[in-house]
Amino acid sequence: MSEYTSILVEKIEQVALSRLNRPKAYNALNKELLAELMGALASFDADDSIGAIVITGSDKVFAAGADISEMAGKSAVEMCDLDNISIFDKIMTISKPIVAAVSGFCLGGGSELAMSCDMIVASESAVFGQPEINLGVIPGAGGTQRLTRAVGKALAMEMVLNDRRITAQEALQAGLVNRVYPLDSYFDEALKLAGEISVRAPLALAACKKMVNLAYEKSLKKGLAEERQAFYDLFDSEDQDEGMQAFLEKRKPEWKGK
Ligand code: DAK
Repeated sequence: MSEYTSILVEKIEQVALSRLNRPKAYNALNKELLAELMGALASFDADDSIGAIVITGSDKVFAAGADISEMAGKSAVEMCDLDNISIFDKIMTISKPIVAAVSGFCLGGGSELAMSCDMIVASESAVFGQPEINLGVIPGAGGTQRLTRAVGKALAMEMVLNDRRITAQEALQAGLVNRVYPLDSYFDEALKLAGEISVRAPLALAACKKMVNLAYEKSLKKGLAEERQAFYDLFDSEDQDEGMQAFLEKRKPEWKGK
């Protein structure tokens, strides 16, 4: 796990932690960092001893966006060739639950990264924003789409058109984050939340995550049909037998992920 230079990784019981670690550049997301992060997430996803993932930065900055020095001077074709977005999109292929533990600046691509996670636990000092308008561009990795779905049109418009930055409390009220804690406890609380999730039935967790995300993609009718199929499919799993038997025998289930 020491092959990374722009992130730090660690395993804490059944939770894998990935910490963005370019402090001098405020964790700006360059190609190397994104590739390392997505590679680490893929390896966590393939590891049966890991049940959930936490992505974090430092107390001061989660990430101040994509790396402007990497993008400056590029043409449209060169930006496509840089291919950061296809690296970024790999996060959508991760089946395990991902919690973002966010503190300080969470801007541009940083906010888009946090929104690509399944839940966000924030410190009171977290600030969310999409300042791309100041650079003459627009958000390109979900900052107009996921943000609008999360906070609604009114606030999203202010954020993308006029660089309105919102505090953690505002983000909580708007539905962008799950929980807000003081600076000295947000990270432990994020780990605790991920820890609780990490020991739950793996196949059902993956199906839950997939189905909730599907609610953004499909009509209600199609979503309900897929949900029902996924529900039936789990009746072919050992974990469904175990979960229901354990309930009837008044004992704790032992999940196998099968
Ligand atoms: N990129 C590169 N370096 C950055 C950076 C960034 N986004 N943000 C900060 N830094 C660097 C600064 O250059 C500075 O480096 P030195 O000068 O010390 O070498 C260091 O981090 C500290 O920054 P400041 O001196 O500015 O610190 P302050 O506390 O005064 O201000 C700040 C902190 C976060 C408010 C400020 O640094 C800031 O405004 N940063 C830029 C925020 C921003 O505009 N973010 C949006 C970036 S655009 C894509 C899809 C999406 C995207 C890209 C591609 N595809 C479709 C391929 C996403 C785009 C973006 O995110």
